[in-house]
Amino acid sequence: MERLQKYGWEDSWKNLFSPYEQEQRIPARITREGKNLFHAASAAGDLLVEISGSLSYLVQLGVSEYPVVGDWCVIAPHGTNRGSIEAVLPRKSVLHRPVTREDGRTRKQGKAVAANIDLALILIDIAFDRSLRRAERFLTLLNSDAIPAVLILTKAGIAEHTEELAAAAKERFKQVPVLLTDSLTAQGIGDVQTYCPVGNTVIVLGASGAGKSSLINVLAAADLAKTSEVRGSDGEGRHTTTARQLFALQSGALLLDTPGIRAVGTWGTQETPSTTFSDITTYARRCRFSDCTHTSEPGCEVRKALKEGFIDRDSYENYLILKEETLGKEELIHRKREKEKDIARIKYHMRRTH
Ligand SMILES: Nc1nc2c(ncn2[C@@H]2O[C@H](COP(=O)(O)OP(=O)(O)OP(=O)(O)O)[C@@H](O)[C@H]2O)c(=O)[nH]1
Ligand SMILES: [Mg+2]
Repeated sequence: MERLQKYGWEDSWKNLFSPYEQEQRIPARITREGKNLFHAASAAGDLLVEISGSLSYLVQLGVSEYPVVGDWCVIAPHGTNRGSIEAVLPRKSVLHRPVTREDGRTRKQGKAVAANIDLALILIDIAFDRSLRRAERFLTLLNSDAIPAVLILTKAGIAEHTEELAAAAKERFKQVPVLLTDSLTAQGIGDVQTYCPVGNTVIVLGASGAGKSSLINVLAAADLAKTSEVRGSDGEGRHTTTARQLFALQSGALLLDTPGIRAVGTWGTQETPSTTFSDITTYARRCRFSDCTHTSEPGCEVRKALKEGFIDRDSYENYLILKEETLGKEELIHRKREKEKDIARIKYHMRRTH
């Protein structure tokens, strides 16, 4: 297979690149981000590339964005295996960083972290983390970026009551495939492979120690990504993977390894935690009050459905937490606007009185 095709190059990219098809410009895909330098895969081999002055200028003007892993870029090569990124080709999809409450700032949208992703595998280490809340948060985030997901319950070989947990996950996330796997015994790995067809870019997400790099290695049948043991005491990972990296597997699939995410926040602008909670939102639409908080109001269909067992209690509680966080961010934006208005009023008053 031609080298670019191994990284997912196809006719649609060729068309997007055609305006740049002049001398000395080549296409390449970003495989790893460093501080200022990026690794990129080109037809000629791996390149170390940096952002050109003209791209920086376009970013400042707000007409382009800085590249991220997975982006197809226009490169001006120079020297041996070096080059500069002149442009980023339009993206098929973008995965954004969650806006967490802890960072204290509100952004309209989180920063882009990966581009041109076809599917996300969300890994939950069920030997240590039997709560499905983390999965719910990941799914909510991916949903806002319209990236399809598969939930993978890892370490099935050393976890207990795995079938029950898988059944509970299927029940809770009806629209998402749920797989039980073990990378050490290869249980369920064939099922994962069916979700990683030739030319597709699949990002692997999950907490540190969930087994992201191990899964990539077993899919690749090679030690591509470094792994290390979790802490025995609490199953916490050691943040072994430190940068996002795209691997082209022999099978033709592209797997993107990521560092473990500590906190999974939500979007800053969404009204409710969206369709991951589709059951809850369906009931919520029928509440007597349109701004029902589903906690104490009369005529609340959500609490009625909860009482009658149509909604899972844990999912309901998680929904309230995510809703509150989202509203918390909106409140911050609102307060900032009010403050700006106050400042404008004071300035106006000062101008009038001096
Ligand atoms: N028994 C068992 N152990 C696993 C499985 N997957 C991963 N492990 C072990 O869990 C530990 C952590 O795995 P990693 O693949 O490094 O985890 P990671 O998600 O890449 O972690 P970070 O890079 O820190 O984000 C290693 O000791 C693996 O051998 C599995 O399916 N079964
Ligand atoms: Mg890792």
